[in-house]
Amino acid sequence: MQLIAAPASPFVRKVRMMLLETGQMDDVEIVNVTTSPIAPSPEVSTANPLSKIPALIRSDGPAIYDSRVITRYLDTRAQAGLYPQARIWEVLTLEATGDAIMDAAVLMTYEARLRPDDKQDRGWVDAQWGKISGALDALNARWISHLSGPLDMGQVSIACALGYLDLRHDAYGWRKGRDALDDWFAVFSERPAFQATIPA
Ligand SMILES: N[C@@H](CCC(=O)N[C@@H](CS)C(=O)NCC(=O)O)C(=O)O
Repeated sequence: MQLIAAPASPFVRKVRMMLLETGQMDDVEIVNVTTSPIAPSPEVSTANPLSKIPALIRSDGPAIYDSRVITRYLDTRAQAGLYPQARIWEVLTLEATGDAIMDAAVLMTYEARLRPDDKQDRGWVDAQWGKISGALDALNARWISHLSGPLDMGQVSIACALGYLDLRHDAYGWRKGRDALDDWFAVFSERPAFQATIPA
């Protein structure tokens, strides 16, 4: 299989962590591309009509895309149990929350990098941060107990989202007033699979 990827993508990081945590990394060749909404890479567009990474090219079926679909596929393939049935709705909600933080944070990055200075919309960027901030508050106050216990894809998604905030939006200081989430992330970050996927 081939994973169409880019080192800094938090969505790709979810998949790479899943591959490492479940012993499937040797089954996948990582194909790094440079892509963006205004200059999509041909490799990405061929594998995913939406021109987004990650996409997983399989030998026994069509390419699949969207990180949540790929991680679910890999979990089933390895019978890994990162989507435990007993906690499935909490795990899926946490994964969706991590993915939504990433969506908003990636859009903020694109706004700053791809739009000309005189066309950048401060109010729109602030609104994206508002979504992230609300999600972080909810994780810190209401969801923190669901982040403990055996590894699951909810935890992986939240950690990849926080790692991306550190990478691209450190200036917002997401840790301030969110001690429980900060403490959880400090411990989770020590996982070898998280360390091994830090963007170069
Ligand atoms: N929902 C998708 C989001 C993937 C995504 O937004 N990837 C970004 C890179 S971090 C991308 O490929 N953006 C290109 C674009 O939006 O055209 C997933 O979970 O895989």
